[in-house]
Amino acid sequence: MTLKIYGTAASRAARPLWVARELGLVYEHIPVHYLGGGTRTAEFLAINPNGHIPVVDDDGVLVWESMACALYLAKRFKGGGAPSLAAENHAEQAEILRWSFWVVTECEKDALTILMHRVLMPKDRRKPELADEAEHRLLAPLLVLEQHLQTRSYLAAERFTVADVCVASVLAWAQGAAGLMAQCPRVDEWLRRCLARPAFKAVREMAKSE
Ligand SMILES: N[C@@H](CCC(=O)N[C@@H](CS)C(=O)NCC(=O)O)C(=O)O
Repeated sequence: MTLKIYGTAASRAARPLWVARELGLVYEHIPVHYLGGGTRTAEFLAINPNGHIPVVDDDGVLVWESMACALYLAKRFKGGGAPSLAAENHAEQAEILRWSFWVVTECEKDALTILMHRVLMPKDRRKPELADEAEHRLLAPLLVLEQHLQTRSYLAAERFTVADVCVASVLAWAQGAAGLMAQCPRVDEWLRRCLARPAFKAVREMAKSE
């Protein structure tokens, strides 16, 4: 059996890589970069016609879309020895699905704008006003999460699950927005806890060397 994860750790491939690390999976990492045309070769387009990373290849079962990759791995490799990241019942499954879709539809675009215009782009090309507007918009969904965390330590269960991977991997992009995080102290604390996990730190280290 071969499990392959395509995509540099310095990309949305961090999501399935984080799950794989949490579960202690044996996998081959093919660190295709998002720059330089590697996602647009005929060979790569054969595994993801969208031309994006990440892709998971589980012995011929191809999964693209980073959240789908993370959710797939959590369920597929549940019960392999490491603490499970998957749902134990329907209520947990509902939480996992709703938070994973929520973060993509309600938060990802603005979180990426913050990352690009505060951190990643060359200083002379950054537009701080775009980051300011994104932070302003992101407050509303983050307050929904803040309220959810009033009564629980993790998103979907009283333990870390794939929902925490999906949401924390997106909100990590906005973690530097100190003013925003100050308005959502529970989100801030939960996010720090998730990002301090050894599996996520290992993925961050991989990203530095790719
Ligand atoms: N919605 C997709 C977005 C994938 C995506 O845009 N990936 C970027 C890297 S994070 C990429 O592959 N860019 C290179 C390209 O589009 O050629 C997902 O979550 O997987």
